[in-house]
Amino acid sequence: MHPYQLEFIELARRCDVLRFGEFTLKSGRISPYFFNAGAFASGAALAALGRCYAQCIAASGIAFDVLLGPAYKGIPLAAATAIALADRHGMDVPFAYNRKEAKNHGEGGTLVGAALRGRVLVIDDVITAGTAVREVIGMIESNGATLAGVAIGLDRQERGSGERSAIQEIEAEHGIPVLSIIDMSHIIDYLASAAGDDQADALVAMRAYRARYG
Ligand code: OMP
Repeated sequence: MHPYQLEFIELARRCDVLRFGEFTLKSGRISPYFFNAGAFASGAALAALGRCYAQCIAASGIAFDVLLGPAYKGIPLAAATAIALADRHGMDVPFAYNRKEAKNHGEGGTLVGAALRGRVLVIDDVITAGTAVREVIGMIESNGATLAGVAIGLDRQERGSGERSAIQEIEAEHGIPVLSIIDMSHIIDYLASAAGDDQADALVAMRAYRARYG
């Protein structure tokens, strides 16, 4: 695990973003953990979060022209990432986001910020079944731009409708990489190495869930 990946997990635990217990997912699956990016809710947490995304993107070497943060949770993530890319990596990249409801006065439309042109890197929190990210891909294509890739915080590594994970399906369908700061196996490694009694049950449940849906 890279230092920024461990930092990301520890930050998520401190902020209560990463929780263990019993959670019903959008897909209906009952999961022993949940990642709620909305709980990165302070200036310091967002700054640290942006640095983790920026390191993951810079390390990948992916080429792109504009960052897009999908409403709602992707917006602060993409903003924090854009700031960290400029501050830490000398990359001043255009940043855009969308509204869920079109505005019919003023400048109008659903897009805010930089023009959605060229190769677009989407920043989001989690991909499970890929429903949310597919909507965003449609929006990019209808604007005449192309998808460069998707960067997310957590890859849950769950099977979609077939044998492949939702992320593998998206990568194959669009010929793009999906970058993630961490995936489920990093959380399992973290629990195994931290292994206090209070986390032993979570570790067992995580392994069982991965055996069933991974
Ligand atoms: P998909 O649209 O199925 O890929 O699910 C992604 C969405 O699921 C996220 O944008 C969240 O709304 C939600 N989610 C989480 O935020 N964290 C999780 O750990 C799991 C989910 C989920 O419901 O699968």
